[in-house]
Amino acid sequence: MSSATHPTGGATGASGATGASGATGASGATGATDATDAAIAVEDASLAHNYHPLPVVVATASGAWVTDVEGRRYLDCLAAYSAVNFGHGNERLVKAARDQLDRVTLTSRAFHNDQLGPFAAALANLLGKEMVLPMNTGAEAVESAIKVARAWGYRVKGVPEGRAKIIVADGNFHGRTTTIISFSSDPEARSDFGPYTPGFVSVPYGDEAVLEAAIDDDTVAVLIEPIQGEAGVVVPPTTYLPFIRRVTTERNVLFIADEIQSGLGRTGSTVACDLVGVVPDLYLLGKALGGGIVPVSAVVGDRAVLGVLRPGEHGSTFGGNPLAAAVGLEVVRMLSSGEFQQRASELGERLRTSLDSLIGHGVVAVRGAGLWAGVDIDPALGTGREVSEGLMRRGVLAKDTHGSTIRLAPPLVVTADELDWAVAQLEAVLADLRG
Ligand code: IF1
Repeated sequence: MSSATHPTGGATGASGATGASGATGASGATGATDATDAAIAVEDASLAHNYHPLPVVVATASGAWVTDVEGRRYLDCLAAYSAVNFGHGNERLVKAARDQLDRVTLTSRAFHNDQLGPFAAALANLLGKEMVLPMNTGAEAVESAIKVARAWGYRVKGVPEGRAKIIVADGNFHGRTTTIISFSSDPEARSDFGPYTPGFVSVPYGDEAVLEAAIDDDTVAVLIEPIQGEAGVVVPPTTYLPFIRRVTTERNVLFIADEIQSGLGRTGSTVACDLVGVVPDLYLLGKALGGGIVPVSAVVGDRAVLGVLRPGEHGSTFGGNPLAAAVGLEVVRMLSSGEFQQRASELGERLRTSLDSLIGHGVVAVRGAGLWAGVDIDPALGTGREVSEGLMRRGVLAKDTHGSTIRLAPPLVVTADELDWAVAQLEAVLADLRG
Protein backbone atom coordinates (compact mmCIF):
# COMPACT_ATOMS: atom_id res chain seq x y z
CA MET A 1 0.00 0.00 0.00
CA SER A 2 2.78 2.43 0.83
CA SER A 3 3.84 2.60 -2.78
CA ALA A 4 0.36 3.51 -4.00
CA THR A 5 0.44 5.27 -7.31
CA HIS A 6 -0.14 8.96 -7.26
CA PRO A 7 -3.63 9.41 -8.67
CA THR A 8 -2.61 12.01 -11.18
CA GLY A 9 -0.08 9.56 -12.55
CA GLY A 10 2.26 12.17 -13.89
CA ALA A 11 0.03 13.22 -16.74
CA THR A 12 0.49 16.81 -15.75
CA GLY A 13 4.23 16.80 -16.26
CA ALA A 14 7.32 17.01 -14.13
CA SER A 15 5.60 17.66 -10.87
CA GLY A 16 2.59 15.50 -11.33
CA ALA A 17 3.99 12.06 -10.77
CA THR A 18 5.69 12.50 -7.47
CA GLY A 19 3.59 14.60 -5.21
CA ALA A 20 5.98 15.25 -2.37
CA SER A 21 6.81 11.59 -2.10
CA GLY A 22 10.54 12.01 -2.18
CA ALA A 23 11.16 10.96 -5.75
CA THR A 24 12.26 14.48 -6.57
CA GLY A 25 15.60 13.99 -4.87
CA ALA A 26 17.31 15.71 -2.00
CA SER A 27 14.31 17.79 -1.10
CA GLY A 28 11.98 14.90 -0.73
CA ALA A 29 13.02 13.60 2.62
CA THR A 30 12.41 16.77 4.56
CA GLY A 31 9.96 18.65 2.37
CA ALA A 32 12.33 21.59 2.55
CA THR A 33 14.59 23.14 -0.07
CA ASP A 34 16.03 26.56 -0.64
CA ALA A 35 12.95 28.14 -2.16
CA THR A 36 10.76 26.79 0.62
CA ASP A 37 13.21 27.76 3.36
CA ALA A 38 13.67 31.22 1.89
CA ALA A 39 9.95 31.87 1.70
CA ILE A 40 9.44 30.66 5.25
CA ALA A 41 12.31 32.80 6.51
CA VAL A 42 10.70 35.90 5.03
CA GLU A 43 7.43 35.05 6.78
CA ASP A 44 9.12 34.29 10.09
CA ALA A 45 10.92 37.60 10.13
CA SER A 46 7.86 39.76 9.53
CA LEU A 47 4.79 37.91 10.80
CA ALA A 48 3.39 37.62 14.27
CA HIS A 49 4.03 34.05 15.36
CA ASN A 50 0.42 33.14 16.10
CA TYR A 51 0.61 30.07 13.83
CA HIS A 52 2.94 27.11 13.40
CA PRO A 53 2.26 26.08 9.78
CA LEU A 54 3.56 22.94 8.12
CA PRO A 55 6.70 23.78 6.10
CA VAL A 56 5.03 23.90 2.71
CA VAL A 57 4.77 27.12 0.71
CA VAL A 58 1.80 27.04 -1.63
CA ALA A 59 2.11 28.89 -4.89
CA THR A 60 -0.90 27.78 -6.94
CA ALA A 61 -3.91 25.50 -6.64
CA SER A 62 -6.60 23.90 -8.73
CA GLY A 63 -9.52 21.73 -7.65
CA ALA A 64 -8.40 19.47 -4.81
CA TRP A 65 -4.68 20.03 -5.46
CA VAL A 66 -2.16 22.66 -4.45
CA THR A 67 1.33 23.17 -5.86
CA ASP A 68 4.21 24.54 -3.80
CA VAL A 69 7.05 26.85 -4.78
CA GLU A 70 9.14 23.81 -5.72
CA GLY A 71 6.51 22.54 -8.12
CA ARG A 72 5.49 19.66 -5.81
CA ARG A 73 1.82 18.83 -5.76
CA TYR A 74 -0.26 17.94 -2.73
CA LEU A 75 -3.80 16.69 -2.29
CA ASP A 76 -5.45 19.32 -0.11
CA CYS A 77 -7.20 17.41 2.68
CA LEU A 78 -7.89 20.51 4.76
CA ALA A 79 -9.54 22.75 2.17
CA ALA A 80 -8.77 25.82 4.28
CA TYR A 81 -10.87 24.43 7.12
CA SER A 82 -13.76 23.84 4.71
CA ALA A 83 -13.67 27.33 3.20
CA VAL A 84 -12.65 25.69 -0.08
CA ASN A 85 -15.49 23.15 -0.20
CA PHE A 86 -16.04 23.77 -3.92
CA GLY A 87 -12.40 23.35 -4.85
CA HIS A 88 -9.58 25.77 -5.57
CA GLY A 89 -10.21 28.04 -8.51
CA ASN A 90 -13.75 26.78 -8.99
CA GLU A 91 -14.71 27.99 -12.45
CA ARG A 92 -18.22 29.15 -11.62
CA LEU A 93 -17.11 30.99 -8.51
CA VAL A 94 -14.07 32.59 -10.13
CA LYS A 95 -16.29 33.76 -12.99
CA ALA A 96 -18.83 35.25 -10.58
CA ALA A 97 -16.00 37.09 -8.81
CA ARG A 98 -14.33 38.26 -12.04
CA ASP A 99 -17.57 39.55 -13.48
CA GLN A 100 -18.30 41.46 -10.31
CA LEU A 101 -14.73 42.85 -10.10
CA ASP A 102 -15.45 44.65 -13.34
CA ARG A 103 -18.70 46.13 -12.06
CA VAL A 104 -18.36 47.35 -8.47
CA THR A 105 -16.69 45.76 -5.44
CA LEU A 106 -17.55 47.95 -2.47
CA THR A 107 -20.28 50.45 -1.74
CA SER A 108 -20.65 50.24 2.06
CA ARG A 109 -24.11 49.78 3.49
CA ALA A 110 -24.64 53.54 3.40
CA PHE A 111 -26.04 52.81 -0.06
CA HIS A 112 -27.75 49.83 -1.61
CA ASN A 113 -26.06 47.56 -4.13
CA ASP A 114 -27.70 45.34 -6.71
CA GLN A 115 -26.05 42.08 -5.56
CA LEU A 116 -26.92 42.00 -1.87
CA GLY A 117 -30.68 41.61 -2.15
CA PRO A 118 -30.55 38.62 -4.52
CA PHE A 119 -27.86 36.98 -2.35
CA ALA A 120 -29.84 37.42 0.87
CA ALA A 121 -33.07 36.20 -0.74
CA ALA A 122 -31.38 33.10 -2.18
CA LEU A 123 -29.54 32.27 1.05
CA ALA A 124 -32.63 32.68 3.22
CA ASN A 125 -34.57 30.52 0.77
CA LEU A 126 -31.88 27.81 0.76
CA LEU A 127 -32.30 27.45 4.53
CA GLY A 128 -36.05 28.06 4.73
CA LYS A 129 -35.60 31.30 6.68
CA GLU A 130 -36.72 34.88 6.13
CA MET A 131 -33.74 37.13 6.77
CA VAL A 132 -29.99 37.40 6.45
CA LEU A 133 -27.49 39.52 8.38
CA PRO A 134 -24.32 39.63 6.25
CA MET A 135 -20.88 39.93 7.83
CA ASN A 136 -17.37 38.89 6.78
CA THR A 137 -15.66 36.41 9.08
CA GLY A 138 -17.04 33.55 11.09
CA ALA A 139 -16.22 35.23 14.38
CA GLU A 140 -18.23 38.26 13.29
CA ALA A 141 -21.24 36.08 12.53
CA VAL A 142 -20.96 34.59 16.04
CA GLU A 143 -20.58 38.05 17.61
CA SER A 144 -23.57 39.26 15.61
CA ALA A 145 -25.72 36.36 16.80
CA ILE A 146 -24.72 37.04 20.40
CA LYS A 147 -25.87 40.65 20.04
CA VAL A 148 -29.09 39.60 18.30
CA ALA A 149 -29.84 36.99 20.97
CA ARG A 150 -29.26 39.46 23.79
CA ALA A 151 -31.42 42.15 22.16
CA TRP A 152 -34.11 39.54 21.49
CA GLY A 153 -33.90 38.50 25.14
CA TYR A 154 -34.44 42.04 26.44
CA ARG A 155 -36.94 43.25 23.84
CA VAL A 156 -38.98 40.15 23.10
CA LYS A 157 -38.51 37.63 25.90
CA GLY A 158 -38.43 40.28 28.63
CA VAL A 159 -35.18 39.36 30.36
CA PRO A 160 -34.18 42.08 32.87
CA GLU A 161 -31.50 44.43 31.48
CA GLY A 162 -27.93 43.12 31.79
CA ARG A 163 -28.91 39.58 32.81
CA ALA A 164 -28.98 37.75 29.45
CA LYS A 165 -27.28 34.37 29.60
CA ILE A 166 -26.08 32.22 26.71
CA ILE A 167 -25.33 28.52 27.10
CA VAL A 168 -22.38 27.09 25.16
CA ALA A 169 -20.60 23.73 25.16
CA ASP A 170 -17.24 22.68 26.56
CA GLY A 171 -14.69 22.16 23.80
CA ASN A 172 -16.36 24.77 21.60
CA PHE A 173 -14.59 26.74 18.91
CA HIS A 174 -16.47 29.78 17.65
CA GLY A 175 -13.66 32.19 16.77
CA ARG A 176 -10.94 34.39 18.21
CA THR A 177 -12.51 37.66 19.39
CA THR A 178 -12.30 38.67 23.04
CA THR A 179 -15.96 37.87 23.73
CA ILE A 180 -15.81 34.49 21.97
CA ILE A 181 -12.62 33.33 23.69
CA SER A 182 -14.26 34.33 26.97
CA PHE A 183 -16.36 31.17 26.75
CA SER A 184 -13.69 28.90 25.30
CA SER A 185 -12.48 25.99 27.42
CA ASP A 186 -9.12 25.90 25.64
CA PRO A 187 -6.38 27.58 27.73
CA GLU A 188 -4.36 28.28 24.56
CA ALA A 189 -7.25 30.23 23.11
CA ARG A 190 -8.04 32.30 26.23
CA SER A 191 -5.14 32.52 28.72
CA ASP A 192 -3.70 36.03 29.13
CA PHE A 193 -6.47 37.57 27.01
CA GLY A 194 -8.80 38.51 29.87
CA PRO A 195 -10.70 40.20 31.37
CA TYR A 196 -13.43 38.05 29.93
CA THR A 197 -16.92 38.91 28.75
CA PRO A 198 -19.55 37.65 31.20
CA GLY A 199 -22.91 36.16 30.30
CA PHE A 200 -21.93 32.65 29.19
CA VAL A 201 -22.31 29.27 30.83
CA SER A 202 -20.51 26.23 29.43
CA VAL A 203 -21.89 22.69 29.73
CA PRO A 204 -20.49 19.31 28.63
CA TYR A 205 -21.08 18.75 24.89
CA GLY A 206 -23.62 16.02 24.28
CA ASP A 207 -25.07 15.98 27.81
CA GLU A 208 -28.81 16.68 27.60
CA ALA A 209 -29.65 16.74 31.32
CA VAL A 210 -26.93 19.22 32.27
CA LEU A 211 -27.90 21.51 29.40
CA GLU A 212 -31.56 21.48 30.40
CA ALA A 213 -30.67 22.17 34.03
CA ALA A 214 -28.56 25.16 32.98
CA ILE A 215 -31.52 26.94 31.40
CA ASP A 216 -33.19 29.60 33.54
CA ASP A 217 -35.44 32.62 33.01
CA ASP A 218 -32.46 34.74 31.93
CA THR A 219 -31.30 32.29 29.28
CA VAL A 220 -31.65 33.82 25.82
CA ALA A 221 -29.82 31.27 23.67
CA VAL A 222 -28.03 27.97 23.33
CA LEU A 223 -25.05 28.34 20.98
CA ILE A 224 -23.72 25.03 19.68
CA GLU A 225 -21.62 23.54 16.87
CA PRO A 226 -23.76 20.69 15.44
CA ILE A 227 -20.45 18.86 15.06
CA GLN A 228 -17.48 20.20 17.01
CA GLY A 229 -14.59 20.85 14.61
CA GLU A 230 -11.61 21.99 16.62
CA ALA A 231 -12.49 19.53 19.38
CA GLY A 232 -11.67 16.76 16.87
CA VAL A 233 -14.76 16.42 14.66
CA VAL A 234 -16.93 15.35 17.56
CA VAL A 235 -20.37 14.14 16.49
CA PRO A 236 -22.92 14.34 19.33
CA PRO A 237 -25.45 11.57 20.06
CA THR A 238 -28.22 11.66 17.42
CA THR A 239 -30.77 12.74 20.03
CA TYR A 240 -28.73 15.76 21.16
CA LEU A 241 -29.68 18.42 18.60
CA PRO A 242 -33.36 17.34 18.52
CA PHE A 243 -33.32 17.56 22.33
CA ILE A 244 -31.86 21.07 22.23
CA ARG A 245 -34.53 22.07 19.72
CA ARG A 246 -37.30 20.70 21.92
CA VAL A 247 -36.09 22.18 25.19
CA THR A 248 -35.23 25.60 23.74
CA THR A 249 -38.68 25.85 22.18
CA GLU A 250 -40.33 24.85 25.46
CA ARG A 251 -38.33 27.37 27.49
CA ASN A 252 -38.49 30.24 24.96
CA VAL A 253 -34.76 30.19 24.28
CA LEU A 254 -33.09 30.69 20.89
CA PHE A 255 -31.22 27.77 19.34
CA ILE A 256 -28.16 29.07 17.48
CA ALA A 257 -26.32 26.55 15.31
CA ASP A 258 -22.75 27.47 14.39
CA GLU A 259 -22.58 25.85 10.94
CA ILE A 260 -19.56 27.91 9.93
CA GLN A 261 -17.46 24.80 9.49
CA SER A 262 -20.10 22.03 9.35
CA GLY A 263 -22.36 23.78 6.86
CA LEU A 264 -22.60 24.23 3.11
CA GLY A 265 -22.22 20.67 1.88
CA ARG A 266 -19.39 19.38 4.04
CA THR A 267 -21.35 16.76 5.98
CA GLY A 268 -23.40 15.49 3.05
CA SER A 269 -26.27 17.90 3.62
CA THR A 270 -26.70 21.65 3.20
CA VAL A 271 -26.24 22.10 6.94
CA ALA A 272 -25.34 19.49 9.55
CA CYS A 273 -28.63 20.16 11.40
CA ASP A 274 -30.40 18.61 8.37
CA LEU A 275 -28.78 15.27 9.19
CA VAL A 276 -30.99 14.98 12.26
CA GLY A 277 -33.96 16.95 10.94
CA VAL A 278 -33.43 19.94 13.22
CA VAL A 279 -34.18 23.58 12.36
CA PRO A 280 -32.48 26.05 14.72
CA ASP A 281 -33.59 29.67 15.12
CA LEU A 282 -30.34 31.06 13.78
CA TYR A 283 -27.83 29.50 11.40
CA LEU A 284 -24.31 30.90 11.45
CA LEU A 285 -22.48 30.49 8.16
CA GLY A 286 -19.02 31.49 6.98
CA LYS A 287 -15.99 29.87 5.40
CA ALA A 288 -17.37 28.19 2.22
CA LEU A 289 -20.01 30.92 1.86
CA GLY A 290 -17.20 33.00 0.34
CA GLY A 291 -16.31 30.24 -2.11
CA GLY A 292 -12.70 30.26 -0.92
CA ILE A 293 -12.35 33.63 -2.63
CA VAL A 294 -13.57 36.31 -0.24
CA PRO A 295 -14.51 36.30 3.44
CA VAL A 296 -18.30 36.09 3.65
CA SER A 297 -20.35 35.17 6.71
CA ALA A 298 -23.98 35.48 7.67
CA VAL A 299 -26.56 35.02 10.37
CA VAL A 300 -29.70 33.51 8.86
CA GLY A 301 -33.02 33.44 10.69
CA ASP A 302 -36.62 34.56 10.80
CA ARG A 303 -37.96 38.10 11.12
CA ALA A 304 -39.16 37.42 14.67
CA VAL A 305 -35.51 37.19 15.73
CA LEU A 306 -33.31 39.09 13.24
CA GLY A 307 -35.99 41.75 13.05
CA VAL A 308 -34.96 43.01 16.50
CA LEU A 309 -32.01 44.90 15.01
CA ARG A 310 -32.67 48.57 14.26
CA PRO A 311 -30.68 50.90 12.01
CA GLY A 312 -27.41 51.94 13.60
CA GLU A 313 -27.20 49.06 16.08
CA HIS A 314 -24.96 46.77 14.08
CA GLY A 315 -22.96 46.66 10.87
CA SER A 316 -19.66 46.32 9.09
CA THR A 317 -17.84 48.31 6.40
CA PHE A 318 -17.34 45.25 4.23
CA GLY A 319 -20.35 43.17 5.29
CA GLY A 320 -22.70 42.64 2.37
CA ASN A 321 -20.33 44.13 -0.19
CA PRO A 322 -21.24 43.43 -3.81
CA LEU A 323 -18.21 41.24 -4.53
CA ALA A 324 -18.98 39.07 -1.51
CA ALA A 325 -22.66 38.96 -2.41
CA ALA A 326 -21.96 37.95 -6.02
CA VAL A 327 -19.72 35.08 -4.92
CA GLY A 328 -22.09 34.10 -2.11
CA LEU A 329 -25.03 34.04 -4.51
CA GLU A 330 -23.15 31.67 -6.81
CA VAL A 331 -22.31 29.46 -3.81
CA VAL A 332 -26.00 29.29 -2.92
CA ARG A 333 -26.90 28.46 -6.53
CA MET A 334 -24.35 25.65 -6.56
CA LEU A 335 -25.79 24.23 -3.36
CA SER A 336 -29.36 24.48 -4.65
CA SER A 337 -28.88 21.53 -7.00
CA GLY A 338 -27.84 19.24 -4.14
CA GLU A 339 -25.00 17.74 -6.19
CA PHE A 340 -22.24 18.78 -3.77
CA GLN A 341 -24.18 17.50 -0.77
CA GLN A 342 -24.71 14.16 -2.51
CA ARG A 343 -21.07 13.93 -3.48
CA ALA A 344 -19.99 14.61 0.09
CA SER A 345 -22.40 11.98 1.33
CA GLU A 346 -21.32 9.26 -1.12
CA LEU A 347 -17.60 9.94 -1.00
CA GLY A 348 -17.87 10.37 2.74
CA GLU A 349 -19.07 6.79 3.12
CA ARG A 350 -16.12 5.60 1.08
CA LEU A 351 -13.69 7.66 3.16
CA ARG A 352 -15.22 6.38 6.37
CA THR A 353 -14.99 2.75 5.28
CA SER A 354 -11.33 3.02 4.34
CA LEU A 355 -10.43 4.97 7.49
CA ASP A 356 -12.29 2.47 9.66
CA SER A 357 -10.14 -0.28 8.17
CA LEU A 358 -7.09 1.41 9.77
CA ILE A 359 -8.54 1.04 13.27
CA GLY A 360 -6.20 -1.27 15.15
CA HIS A 361 -3.44 -0.49 12.65
CA GLY A 362 -2.23 2.76 14.16
CA VAL A 363 -5.67 4.39 14.29
CA VAL A 364 -7.63 4.30 17.53
CA ALA A 365 -10.92 5.89 16.48
CA VAL A 366 -12.58 7.64 13.54
CA ARG A 367 -15.42 10.17 13.77
CA GLY A 368 -17.15 12.34 11.24
CA ALA A 369 -19.90 12.96 8.74
CA GLY A 370 -19.73 13.31 4.99
CA LEU A 371 -16.30 14.38 3.78
CA TRP A 372 -15.19 15.41 7.23
CA ALA A 373 -13.24 13.05 9.46
CA GLY A 374 -11.41 13.21 12.76
CA VAL A 375 -8.86 10.43 13.04
CA ASP A 376 -7.36 9.58 16.43
CA ILE A 377 -3.86 8.21 15.97
CA ASP A 378 -2.42 5.81 18.55
CA PRO A 379 -0.50 8.27 20.75
CA ALA A 380 2.29 5.71 21.07
CA LEU A 381 3.01 6.17 17.36
CA GLY A 382 3.27 9.93 17.35
CA THR A 383 1.52 13.25 17.61
CA GLY A 384 -1.00 14.56 15.12
CA ARG A 385 1.65 17.00 14.06
CA GLU A 386 4.11 14.20 13.24
CA VAL A 387 1.46 12.39 11.22
CA SER A 388 0.62 15.63 9.37
CA GLU A 389 4.32 16.09 8.57
CA GLY A 390 4.53 12.52 7.30
CA LEU A 391 1.47 13.05 5.14
CA MET A 392 2.97 16.25 3.77
CA ARG A 393 6.10 14.41 2.70
CA ARG A 394 3.85 11.94 0.90
CA GLY A 395 1.87 14.64 -0.88
CA VAL A 396 -1.17 15.01 1.37
CA LEU A 397 -1.94 18.19 3.31
CA ALA A 398 -3.88 17.67 6.51
CA LYS A 399 -3.94 19.32 9.90
CA ASP A 400 -3.69 18.00 13.39
CA THR A 401 -5.87 19.19 16.20
CA HIS A 402 -5.41 18.55 19.91
CA GLY A 403 -3.02 15.73 20.76
CA SER A 404 -2.96 12.82 18.35
CA THR A 405 -6.00 13.67 16.24
CA ILE A 406 -5.82 14.68 12.61
CA ARG A 407 -8.75 15.96 10.59
CA LEU A 408 -9.46 15.32 6.95
CA ALA A 409 -11.74 17.65 4.98
CA PRO A 410 -10.83 17.60 1.28
CA PRO A 411 -12.64 19.84 -1.19
CA LEU A 412 -15.93 18.21 -2.19
CA VAL A 413 -14.65 17.97 -5.78
CA VAL A 414 -12.10 15.34 -4.73
CA THR A 415 -12.43 12.02 -6.60
CA ALA A 416 -12.86 8.54 -5.16
CA ASP A 417 -9.40 7.53 -6.43
CA GLU A 418 -7.81 10.55 -4.81
CA LEU A 419 -9.48 9.73 -1.50
CA ASP A 420 -8.28 6.14 -1.66
CA TRP A 421 -4.80 7.39 -2.42
CA ALA A 422 -4.87 9.83 0.52
CA VAL A 423 -5.90 7.06 2.93
CA ALA A 424 -3.14 4.83 1.49
CA GLN A 425 -0.67 7.59 2.31
CA LEU A 426 -1.99 7.73 5.87
CA GLU A 427 -1.58 3.98 6.13
CA ALA A 428 1.99 4.31 4.87
CA VAL A 429 2.79 7.10 7.33
CA LEU A 430 1.50 4.96 10.19
CA ALA A 431 3.62 2.05 8.95
CA ASP A 432 6.65 4.36 8.83
CA LEU A 433 6.00 5.49 12.41
CA ARG A 434 5.74 1.90 13.59
CA GLY A 435 9.25 1.53 12.15
C1 IF1 B 1 -7.87 29.53 12.75
C2 IF1 B 1 -10.29 25.44 14.33
C3 IF1 B 1 -11.27 24.87 12.22
C4 IF1 B 1 -15.22 27.65 13.38
C5 IF1 B 1 -16.53 27.66 13.86
C6 IF1 B 1 -16.51 30.01 13.95
C7 IF1 B 1 -15.22 30.08 13.47
C8 IF1 B 1 -14.56 28.89 13.18
C9 IF1 B 1 -17.25 26.38 14.08
C10 IF1 B 1 -14.57 31.41 13.27
C11 IF1 B 1 -13.20 28.95 12.71
C12 IF1 B 1 -11.11 28.07 12.22
C13 IF1 B 1 -10.33 29.30 12.36
C14 IF1 B 1 -8.93 28.82 12.04
C15 IF1 B 1 -8.86 27.41 12.41
C16 IF1 B 1 -10.25 26.96 12.31
C17 IF1 B 1 -10.62 25.76 12.94
F1 IF1 B 1 -9.45 24.43 14.31
F2 IF1 B 1 -9.74 26.40 15.00
F3 IF1 B 1 -11.42 25.05 14.93
F4 IF1 B 1 -11.79 25.18 11.11
F5 IF1 B 1 -11.39 23.67 12.63
N1 IF1 B 1 -17.12 28.84 14.15
N2 IF1 B 1 -12.45 27.96 12.56
O1 IF1 B 1 -14.59 26.48 13.12
O2 IF1 B 1 -14.44 31.72 11.92
O3 IF1 B 1 -13.52 34.02 12.28
O4 IF1 B 1 -12.00 32.20 11.54
O5 IF1 B 1 -13.74 33.08 9.98
O6 IF1 B 1 -6.76 29.51 12.21
O7 IF1 B 1 -8.09 30.06 13.85
P1 IF1 B 1 -13.35 32.82 11.41
